Amino acid sequence: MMLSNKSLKNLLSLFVILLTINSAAYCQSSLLQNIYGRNIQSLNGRWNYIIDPYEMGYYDYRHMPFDQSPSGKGGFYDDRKQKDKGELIEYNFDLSPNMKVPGDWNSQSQRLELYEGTIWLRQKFNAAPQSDKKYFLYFGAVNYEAHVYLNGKKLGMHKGGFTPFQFDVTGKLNKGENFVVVKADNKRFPDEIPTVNTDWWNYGGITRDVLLAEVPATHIADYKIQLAKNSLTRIEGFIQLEGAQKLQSVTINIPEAGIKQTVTTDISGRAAISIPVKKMTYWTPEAPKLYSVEITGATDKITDRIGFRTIETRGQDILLNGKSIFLRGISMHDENPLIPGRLRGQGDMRMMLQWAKEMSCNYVRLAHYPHSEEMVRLADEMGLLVWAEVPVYWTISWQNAETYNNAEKQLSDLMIRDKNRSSVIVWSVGNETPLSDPRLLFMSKLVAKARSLDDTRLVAAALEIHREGNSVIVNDPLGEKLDLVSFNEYAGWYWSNTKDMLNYKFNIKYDKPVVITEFGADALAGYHADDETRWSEEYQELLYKNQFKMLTAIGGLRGMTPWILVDFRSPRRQHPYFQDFWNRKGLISETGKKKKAFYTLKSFYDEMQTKYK
Ligand code: GCB
Repeated sequence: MMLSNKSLKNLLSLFVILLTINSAAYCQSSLLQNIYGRNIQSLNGRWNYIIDPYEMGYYDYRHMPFDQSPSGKGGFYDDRKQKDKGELIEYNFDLSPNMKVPGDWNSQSQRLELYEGTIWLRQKFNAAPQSDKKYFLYFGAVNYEAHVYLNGKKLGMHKGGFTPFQFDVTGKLNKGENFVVVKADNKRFPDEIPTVNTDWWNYGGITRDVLLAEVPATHIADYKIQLAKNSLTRIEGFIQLEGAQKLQSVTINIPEAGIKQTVTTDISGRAAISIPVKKMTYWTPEAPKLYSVEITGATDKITDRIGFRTIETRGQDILLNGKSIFLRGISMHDENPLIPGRLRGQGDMRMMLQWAKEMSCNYVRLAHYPHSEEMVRLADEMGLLVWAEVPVYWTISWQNAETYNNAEKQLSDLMIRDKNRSSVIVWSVGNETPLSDPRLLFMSKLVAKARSLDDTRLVAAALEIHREGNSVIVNDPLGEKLDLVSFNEYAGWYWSNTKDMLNYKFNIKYDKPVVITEFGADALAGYHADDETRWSEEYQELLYKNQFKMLTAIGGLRGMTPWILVDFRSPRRQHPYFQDFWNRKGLISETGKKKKAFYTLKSFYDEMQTKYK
């Protein structure tokens, strides 16, 4: 075949484009452990934004991405360059409105409430980069796809709405003024994680902190300092340095526990640690002791607050520091109902966790995706055990290799971020995924991945049940590979009612601790009726009471996280009077009013607390 000059040129451009696409996707650097322990400059605040439903800042009129075209010209991100050239520009960040970052856009402007698409956001900041330091631009989370540009140059792209990512910007910062532009796109696609169909609001934007971190050229990039698997007498983990001076002596100092040990990193900057523990106060929800841990190398030093505890299962028991516990939990979304929108800071987070504590909880399920690092650190501090989850939810493209890689990346990033948090005891690889062979393969690979990254915590998933006659059967083959029997069952709501739900019996195949991940009923706060009337507080209350009767008949019951702490926004919830885009299964309303069932669950938990003393 003869190729004309023109088609050769076209082919060549396509090749360049493909290369750029690939490198753009991978140019993030690996995550810094303990970003909040670093010398950081916050880029939070008011960011100017441009709504771009047709993505005209990204594609030219032939729908060719500007930043992937051979000339590399154009795009909103190139703000200044274009202005300098005096080209026609139909946008202007300075004159555009602004929104709070961190903060989803849906809650900040009426016209964005249901928006799914691209918004460009820009922030200006001053920097004083030093030549002997490294700099990272860090994002706590952007939902869903983020393209990031610094001073008009693309840094890269990240997919996944709930996990952190960062770019090495050493040598790319101006002394003085800089500007960062983010193209955030929250469109849903079938092959993504999560997929198109969920029961929560698809909040878009930069929903978590944006930070500029400064670290020494050779720095402590990562570390794990935790009790060894099932051992109360040994700390195990590693230290990982990045930079030119990889061979160093690094000291781990936990003054309050009388621990001081020095290790030497190898040519890859890594050192394993194994430290005997003599006397230590172990972390529990009742006494969430956190130790100050100092890691000091020749070029860098970092301090963290870490709790030490073990978690394991034995038969049908869950042992925390060797002692059998009952998980008095509640599920929650990363959403403040009072805004309503994503949690924007510590105040919001404390409010949520405090509500859980008021209900006598010792455990929370942070559903259905990774919540923020701050939230997990608060759980550490406030004494709440955590079930952490990735958005492998309902129907995923089980046979698409890219989809799997995406799920695995989100799981790994969550585990890397939170591996030093004593509150986290369960890694969940997904929720209500329907049985099939491709799904079993996908989920089993995720379980194996989780185990390869961490052998000190439990691995679980929220499974589905099926019913035969009056039997509620749990026999999902994935259960073989998990540490807990966890499933969602909506007796009394999606099947049966408050009257005949008690006729059902559970038939569970696995001899493992049973921790129910969901049950619940919708109730509109303030709507009172008899306990057979759906949507009433009384119906929800009776459903909870009957659930306790059903569930306590399960011999291996060791915990639960009913659905859910507070009413939450969902586009699936259409009833104009009772729902109006709210899932009403909360025990607390969107105005913070406690429903009757809040107190019902609290008294059940108070009883369980005395039982498991
Ligand atoms: C479920 C899902 C949860 C939903 C809930 C409901 O099983 O896991 O995300 O919100 O049911 O209210 O139907």
